[in-house]
Amino acid sequence: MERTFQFPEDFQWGAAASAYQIEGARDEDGTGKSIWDQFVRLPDRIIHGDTGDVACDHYHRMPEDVRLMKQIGLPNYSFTVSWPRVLPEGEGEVNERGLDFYDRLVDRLLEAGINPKVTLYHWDLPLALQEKGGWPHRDSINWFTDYARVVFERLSDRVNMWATHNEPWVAAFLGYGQGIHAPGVCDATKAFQTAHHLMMAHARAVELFRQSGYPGEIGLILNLNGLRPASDSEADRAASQRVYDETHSLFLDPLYRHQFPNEFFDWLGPHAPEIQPGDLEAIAGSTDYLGLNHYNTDFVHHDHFGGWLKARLEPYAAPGWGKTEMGWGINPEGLKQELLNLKENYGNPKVYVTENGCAAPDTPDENGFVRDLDRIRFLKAHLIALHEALGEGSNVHGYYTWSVFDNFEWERGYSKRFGLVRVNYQTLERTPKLSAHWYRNVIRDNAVQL
Ligand code: GCO
Repeated sequence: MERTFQFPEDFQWGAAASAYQIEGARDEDGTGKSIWDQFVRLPDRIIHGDTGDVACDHYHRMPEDVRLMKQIGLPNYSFTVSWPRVLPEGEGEVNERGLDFYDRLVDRLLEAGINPKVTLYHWDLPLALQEKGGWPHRDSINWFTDYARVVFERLSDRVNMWATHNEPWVAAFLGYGQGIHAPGVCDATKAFQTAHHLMMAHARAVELFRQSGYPGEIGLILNLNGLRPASDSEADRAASQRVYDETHSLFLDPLYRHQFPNEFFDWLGPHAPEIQPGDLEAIAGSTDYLGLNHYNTDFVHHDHFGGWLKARLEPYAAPGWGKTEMGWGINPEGLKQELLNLKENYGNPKVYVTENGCAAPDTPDENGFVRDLDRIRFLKAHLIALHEALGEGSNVHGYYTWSVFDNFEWERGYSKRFGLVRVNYQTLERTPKLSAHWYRNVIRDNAVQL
C-alpha cells in the first residue's frame, strides 16, 4: 500500500550549486584568481587534471539555466558568490562586472519565481589573500567582513536568505590540514586556526548584517555526517568522540552552547587554535539558522597512525544499502539522527537541510537521458528520514538537494555526477534526469510517496 509523507505548508524546497563548481569563465570580466585556480594546476591533485576553467559554463549560460530551474519546478535556488570575481585582489577595488553577474542572476531568478539563497563563501578564497597568509592569518576575519559588506550592499534589497560559509570544516581541514583541497597545505595547527578564523569571520559578517538592518535571515552551513564507534571498545569510542569534536563540537559548541570544546583542545595540545578575548562572545548565538549538509555515515576506528586525531573512518552502509559512487556509506537514518542531535543537544535551533544527494553511475541513453532510479531511492529515503525527525520535534524547515547540475567535484574533477540535470561536458548540453521529474512532483505535492 502506498504511503504519503506530507510536509508542512511552509516547508522550503530547493537545490544548490556553487560558483567554482559550475560557473567557468575564470578569466573573464576582470575576475581574480582563487586558490582553486592555482591548486588545480598543481600536478596530480585533480583526477584527469580537470579544472573549473569551463565547468558547466554557467557564467555564460545563466539565463538558460534559470529557465531550466523553473522548468524543473524549483521554488528556491542556493548559489554561492565567487569572492575573487567580486574583489579580484580579495580586498580593495570592487570588480563591478563580476558583481553585475550576481545582480543579473538574482533578477533572473526572481523573474522566474525562484527565491535566491546566497552563500558568501564556498572555498574559493582569492589567491592574493592566500599570499598574505590566508585563513590562518587573523586579518582574514576583516578581509571576509569587508567582502560580505560589498555583497550585502548590492543584493540585500532582493535576497532574504543568506549563509556566510559552506562547510568551514572542509575549507579548514581538507584545505589546510590534509592538503587534498586548495590551497593544498598539510598543517594541523593551521587547520584548527583556520576553523576558528572562519567562525570569527562568520560572526563578524553576521554582526554587520544585523547592525545594518538588512532583511531576512543569515546562517552557517555545516557538514554533519554520521559517526559510529567501530566497536564498544574505549579506544574506538574515544576516537569517535574526537572526530565528533572536530567535525561537530568545534562549530556547534561556541554557536549554541557558548563554550569551546576545551577538553578536545587540551587533547590537541599544540594544534589547538589561538583564541582571543571576546572571540567566544562574538561567535555565541551568531546565526539565525543552521544549514545542515548530510551525505553519509562512517564507522570510527582508533588508529595510532590515523593522523592528528589518531582515528580512521570506514564507510557504514545501513542494512539494504551500499555505497554511492563516492564510496560513501548510505544510511538515511543518519540524517534523522543528526537532526535529532541538534534538537536534543543544541537547543533545537532552526535548521534547513542545505545539501543532500548522491553521486550515481548515471549512464545516459542515446538521447543523454538518465534514468537515475538509484538517486531517487536515495533522496526519497532521506526525505522520509527528515519527515520522521519532523514528527519527533526537529525544527527543520527546508531541504535543498545537491545538486542542480552535474559539476566539478573538487579533487574528483568531473568523474562524479550529483546533478538532477546531466551535463554533457563535451557539448555542455543539459538534460534533466528522471530524478528532476520526480523532484518536481515532490515539490508540487509537498509530499513524498513511498
Ligand atoms: C560539499 C560541498 C559540495 C560537494 C558535494 C558533494 O558538501 O562537499 O558543499 O561542493 O560537491 O557535497 O561532495
